[in-house]
This record gives sequence, structure tokens and C-alpha cells, in this order.
Amino acid sequence: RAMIDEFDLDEDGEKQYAKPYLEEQNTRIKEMCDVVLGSQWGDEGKGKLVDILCDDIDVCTRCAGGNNAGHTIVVGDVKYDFHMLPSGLVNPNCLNLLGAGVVIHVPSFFEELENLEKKGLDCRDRLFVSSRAHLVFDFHQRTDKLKEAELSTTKKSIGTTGKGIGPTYSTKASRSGIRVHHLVSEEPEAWEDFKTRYHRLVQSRYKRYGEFDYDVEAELQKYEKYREALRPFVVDSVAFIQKAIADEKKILIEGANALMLDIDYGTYPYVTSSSTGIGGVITGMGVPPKNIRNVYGVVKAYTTRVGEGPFPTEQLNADGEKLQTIGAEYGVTTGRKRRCGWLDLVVLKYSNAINGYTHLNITKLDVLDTFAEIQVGVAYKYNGKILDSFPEDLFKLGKVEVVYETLPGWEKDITGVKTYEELPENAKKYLAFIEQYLGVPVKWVGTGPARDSMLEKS
Ligand code: 2SA
Ligand code: GDP
Ligand code: MG
Repeated sequence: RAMIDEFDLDEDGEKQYAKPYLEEQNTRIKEMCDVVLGSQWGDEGKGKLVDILCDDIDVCTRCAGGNNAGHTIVVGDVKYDFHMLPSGLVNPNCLNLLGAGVVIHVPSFFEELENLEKKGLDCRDRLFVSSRAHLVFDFHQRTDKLKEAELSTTKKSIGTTGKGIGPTYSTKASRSGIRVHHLVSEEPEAWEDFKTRYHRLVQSRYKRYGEFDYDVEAELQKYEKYREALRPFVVDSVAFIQKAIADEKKILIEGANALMLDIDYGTYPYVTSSSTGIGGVITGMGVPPKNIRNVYGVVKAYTTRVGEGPFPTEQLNADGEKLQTIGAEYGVTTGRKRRCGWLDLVVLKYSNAINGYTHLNITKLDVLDTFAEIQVGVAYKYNGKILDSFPEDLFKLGKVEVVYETLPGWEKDITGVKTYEELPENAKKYLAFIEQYLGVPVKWVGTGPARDSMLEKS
């Protein structure tokens, strides 16, 4: 609106853009969006970093995924589990937005909101939902499980969370999906249109999977109520973010899942169905690249993966079990045991090539405290030759031999350490090894689950 007011009249009284004003706009670009992204296969501890950063953030947004994600935040004695909602809700001064790239299961949205409210968070007035986001229905969740069951007959299931994420992105891409605005529109023809779209979608699922037992009318009745309940949260997220940028608000974009689960760049088909890297931030948030400032890569000091799919540095031995036990590696959404292995710098180099991290947050360094020696994957050998990059071909990936470097452990409890300088020398060497390999500085180091167990390297 400000720009429209800045029209100048030329000599003939015609309106024209005030050029100096526009030029000034372009040179005054406020690069105010910072991004937190998972660099491995997820569960690196993104939620904790987002929570810490949100002390100084005005708007926190999610741009992709749905309630498949799981972010645990520990504040004092309270543990918050986030799935779909942005982790910025813990901070009472932070507004929170679910962007257009997110997929929303409305019953789970309200359930998560109510659970947070029960824990004392006052969220309702600070939560916004993009009108362009797609809806996840119960039948998407049902077909997620049916598809997994189908794949399991050939031992090829993905190990999804069963939250209907793949089926929803699939109906979105095939242009038969239903978006938030379809549900909440107050146009007189909107509800009939919603029902038509809904029936068409269910019928297409029946055609694909056979007529599974499903109460269509009961779900529609629920949605008639959700229409009213969801409406107050809904905004045009493009206008919302533009206004936040114009008002010089500080914006933090919270990635969900991680680069190695990205639909294009992950270990396809053992991936989630969204763009989990920097590309998904741009499309899922609707923010221009010029407004992105820092891209924080969250790196667990070792590697975990939940679900099926390749994992070259996985340790199916006592080391893997020790990492799993000490790191309490269980899925936040499904409770599944996470697979564990050593840090894989080949993965991180590839992940950095795509996401372009400006800084790293190394998390869970404390989990390595009792290891006398720590292995780090530094290269992949295939047919006796070192590979240049992370292979896309899973047959090839399955045959690589990981080249490890062994670093000495520090064998000291670092949980109480408050400054980088106080870390044991071998812990500093471990961090320096990562920094040098990737050429990206480490900015934060996680030394325990709690909010105050994060030291900042100056
Ligand atoms: P989906 O459900 O279609 O997205 O599953 C496809 C693959 O993506 C993996 N995936 C995840 N990996 C790590 N963490 C996730 N979130 C939860 C957590 C997982 C949980 O924080 O712990 O509770 O199990 C997550 N979400 C999806 C999934 O395992 C499949 O490999
Ligand atoms: P996210 O999906 O990336 O947000 O990560 P999750 O919350 O799924 O998993 C990370 C787990 O590690 C959570 O239980 C966190 O509380 C915990 N955590 C985060 N940072 C640290 C750390 O530095 N040390 C330890 N021991 N635990 C941490
Ligand atoms: Mg997680």
C-alpha cells in the first residue's frame, strides 16, 4: 500500500512510479529471514535451536511437511512435543505461521494446540495458517498405511509415519487436493464445492485401493464444524510475510525433516514427500531468496535415521546401540527406535552443497562423552575409487565402502559446560574437524536437551 501511495504525477497528470523510491526499496532490502534446516535424516535437534532463537524473533514459520515431524523442546521441567505447529509458540512474544507448503490434518492441528494450551502456552492469538496450505484427511492417513502394506509384500516399505503426508502431497501434485481456503471460504457456493471435491477425492482413493471401510458422512460433518473453528486462524500468508518484512520484523523459518529426506535430493524413494531443503523454504513460504540471510544447518554429532532406506555409516553393533541408548533416540511422533551410526561428512558436504549453510549447530555432542574413540565417515569408495558426491543410485550406494577417520574421544562429561573455551581439547578438535571439512563455521554446540545446554562460539 505504501508503494501505491508513492505514485508521482508527471507533467500531464498521469501516474508513474517514483523511480528513486523504487531504487531505494531495492537497495534497502531487509535480509531478515533466517532459516533452520536439518542437514542429515532428521531429528538433529532443530526444535531446540528454533526455540532458543525465538527469544529474539517476531515471526516463526513452518514451510513444509505436516505432523510427521517431531520436535522436542525442554524448558525447565516441561517437555513440549511439536509435530505440525511451529516451535516458536514456546516464546510468548512470537507470532507463528504455517506456510503454504505445509500439509494440515485439521483434527491433529486442534489436538496439538490444545495439548500446548494444557501445558500453559497461550497460543491461539499467535497462530496463523496459510489459506493455500493443503488439507490432510483421514483417508490420506488410511491410504498411507495401505500403500505401506502393499510395499511390505516386496519388503520395500518406506517406513512412513502413517500421517498421510505422501498421499496428501500426491493429491496436491495431481491437482485434486483440497486447500484450506476451499474449507473456510465464505462464498455461498464454497461448501457445496468443498463436498464435491471431497467426494471426488474419496472415490479416486476407492478406485485405487478398493472400497476400504470409511465413514464419509461422519468426516464431512466434522469438517462442517472445523470450517468455523479454523477460519479465525487463516491468513493470506503472502500478504502476511510481506507485511512482516515491510515492518522489519525478524522472521525465522523452521525446517522440518531434513535434506536427506528431501523428495528430490534425499535417498529416493526412502524420503518424505516435501522439499525439505532451502528450495522448500522459498516455495513453501513464498519468500524471495533476497530476503534470506542466514541458513543454519543443524548437525547431530553422529547420525540417526528413522524408517527404512540406506544409511552408510549405520552401526549395527554395540556402538550403534550405545548411541541409541545414551542419545534416547526414539521417534517423537511414532516412538520408533532410531537407527544410529557415526557422523557422515560425505552426507554433510552434499547437504551443504544444496542448502548452503552459513553456520552450523552441532547438537548432542554430550552423547559422545564416553566414547574413547569416535569414527567419522570422510569418503565413500566405490570399486576402489573415491566418489565425488553422494550417489543417487541406491544399488551403487549399497555397495560403497565408507572411509573412516578415527578421532580421540574426550571421555569427560560436558553437560555442564557453558562456554566453548571450557570444552575438552578433543571435543574442540572434533568440532574443528567438521568445520574444516565443510568450510562452514560452528556457531552453537548442544551439550544436553535443555534450553540452557547450548553454548555459543564467539
Ligand atoms: P512420511 O511419514 O511420509 O514423511 O515418511 C517418509 C520418510 O520420512 C521419515 N520421516 C522422519 N524421519 C525422522 N523424523 C521424523 N519425525 C519424527 C521424529 C519421526 C517419528 O521427530 O522423531 O516419530 O518416527 C520423520 N518424519 C518422517 C520417515 O521415517 C520415512 O523414512
Ligand atoms: P528435531 O526433529 O530436529 O527438532 O529433533 P527431535 O526433537 O526430533 O530430536 C532431538 C532430540 O534430542 C530431542 O529429544 C531433544 O530434546 C534432544 N536434544 C536436542 N539437543 C540436544 C543436545 O545437545 N544434547 C542432548 N543430549 N539431547 C539433545
Ligand atoms: Mg524430529
